[in-house]
Amino acid sequence: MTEAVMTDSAQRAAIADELDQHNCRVAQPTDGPLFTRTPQSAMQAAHWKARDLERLLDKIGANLKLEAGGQRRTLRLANRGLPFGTTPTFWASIQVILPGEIATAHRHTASALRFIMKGRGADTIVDGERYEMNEGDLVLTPSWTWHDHEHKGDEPMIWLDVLDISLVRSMHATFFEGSEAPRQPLAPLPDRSYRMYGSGIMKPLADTPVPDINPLLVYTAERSQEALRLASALPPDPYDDTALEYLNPLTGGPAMPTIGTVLQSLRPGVHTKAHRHTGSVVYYVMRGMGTTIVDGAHFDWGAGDFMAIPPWAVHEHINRSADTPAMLFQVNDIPALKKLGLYREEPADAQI
Ligand code: GTQ
Ligand code: FE2
Repeated sequence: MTEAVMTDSAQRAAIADELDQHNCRVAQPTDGPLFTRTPQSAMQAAHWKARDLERLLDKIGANLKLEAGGQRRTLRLANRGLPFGTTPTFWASIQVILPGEIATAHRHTASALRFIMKGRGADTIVDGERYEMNEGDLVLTPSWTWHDHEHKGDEPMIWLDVLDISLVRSMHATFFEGSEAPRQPLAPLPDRSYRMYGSGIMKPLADTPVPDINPLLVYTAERSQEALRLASALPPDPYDDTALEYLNPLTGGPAMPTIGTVLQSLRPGVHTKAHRHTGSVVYYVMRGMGTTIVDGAHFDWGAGDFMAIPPWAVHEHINRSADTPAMLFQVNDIPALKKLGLYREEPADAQI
């Protein structure tokens, strides 16, 4: 690649101050390039081990209070390469809620989702609809929906939270509202959206207009894992083996407009092909053990681990067990990239 040359640096420097007085500038030789040939992400590939996370979660459970005003007790998965967020567009955090606690009601323009990691007996209310949350369930809080959580069980409960905060911030579109009441008033019928659309294959006859946000708020472990089990007999994907995306049942598009959610299984002994794509990914290992290679770094993972893959990093997966499938929940920002026309992918061995 040829470097841009500047033979007029002295002239550029000479007019810089005058331009600056009028809120203008020209490119200076000290500026970084406007473009790079391919994405150069500051985000670093990362691996969080279950053993460390469990210890840290116990620690924040014992030491941090959960106070009114819409606060949450979360362990945020940080990225050393970024000033904010797990990836350039979203934060992945692990939320701890103890028996008897209430995480009080609020709403925000950032879209959020929860994937239940451990425990049972907590419920969340989303725009008045109450949902019980159990291990392996995916629960959505689409943009600007009210939500609060209460734990009625007797063991601490933890779940993964993902919010597209960095994306919403970059667009300067953050709104937040807290509620006076800790919990929302309940609609007469619990699980309404799940009763209407939760089968994924049918919907009520009434011809309701397609709403701006996904009308289905919960995807139970039972139905999503059954779908994955059925799909595992299909020809595998070369890069992801068996992977199913959670859908908005009315549009057929992704469950959230900006955040992609995928349930994935890797057959025993499988070694996928390597590829890269725009968009960042966070993996949560539900079960199994394997290795993910990201730009040459080997992450040996087991149940409860998290991994983060930066945009355009070459990655491949290996299931290191000879007899047990691995199951992973994946979150990415690919729906946002696709909507903006910025999604690209290629095999690692592509000639570019
Ligand atoms: O549970 O509403 O991890 O508002 C970060 C912000 C969780 C939540 C987070 C939130 C929530
Ligand atoms: Fe929230």
